Amino acid sequence: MASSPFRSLWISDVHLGFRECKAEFLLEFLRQNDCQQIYLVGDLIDFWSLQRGGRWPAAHSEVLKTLLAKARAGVRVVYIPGNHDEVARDYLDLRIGGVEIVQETVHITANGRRFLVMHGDECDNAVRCSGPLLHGLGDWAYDLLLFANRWYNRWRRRWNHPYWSLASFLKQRIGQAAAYIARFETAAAHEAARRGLDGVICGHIHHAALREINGVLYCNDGDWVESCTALVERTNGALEILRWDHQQAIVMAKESCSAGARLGYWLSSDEESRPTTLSKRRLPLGFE
Ligand SMILES: [Mn+2]
Repeated sequence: MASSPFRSLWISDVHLGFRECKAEFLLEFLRQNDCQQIYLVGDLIDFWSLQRGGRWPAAHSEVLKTLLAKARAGVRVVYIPGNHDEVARDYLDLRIGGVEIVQETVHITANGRRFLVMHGDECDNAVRCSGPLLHGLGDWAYDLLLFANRWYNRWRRRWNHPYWSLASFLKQRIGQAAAYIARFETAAAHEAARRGLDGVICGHIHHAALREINGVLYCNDGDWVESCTALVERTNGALEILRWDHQQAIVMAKESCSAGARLGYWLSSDEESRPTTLSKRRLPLGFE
């Protein structure tokens, strides 16, 4: 473990119990990436889906077992329940199986920066006024998107192509979503600024991001339903977003190594890694 390049790791929106959860990819990711601490930033288990029947294949249990095994092996595991697993909020400030359960926390990086870590549904009030996007339309459109994503990737697998998120790709083309995403990101960043912190780390909207907003660093670790992304802290305190692309992690976005320095972003395609800026990308539709 001492050789691991990662100090901390954040994953959220795994949605165990939901048919679209990419538990196998997450298992690969967890087995191949050691760290000193893991933050589970909400929606680990999708109780909403389980109430509707849900789905619980062996891999979903395996994810929980793997996390508990890591806690037993000395990794600090912090669980911050989200809105889909808010029943776990009844157990706040307890330690179960070596896992700390908290509503939110402040993470201090190796280079001394302080980040608010929360699921993100706390910001819903600031975003709700964006209209009916997430009411009615959101539910069935998202289900349809994930359905198409599943069949498309089944076809890709048959032809030996790696997993590729059609859902994320299509969401980037739905312009309506930009206002929703931007409002959420601004609200989350504002909360960090209000508390005098250097940044915020959250999940909830299933859209990984790492960028400066109004003087604080906004980090979203994405999800394991469509994009298979995680936020990691290297041992020098630098933060990066990794996308798990079957057997390997691809750096999706990273900040420059010097603390408090201006941020540089790198986005990678399957073939190459090239510098660009996030502002050139259309923002995808965000769902909770
Ligand atoms: Mn959520």
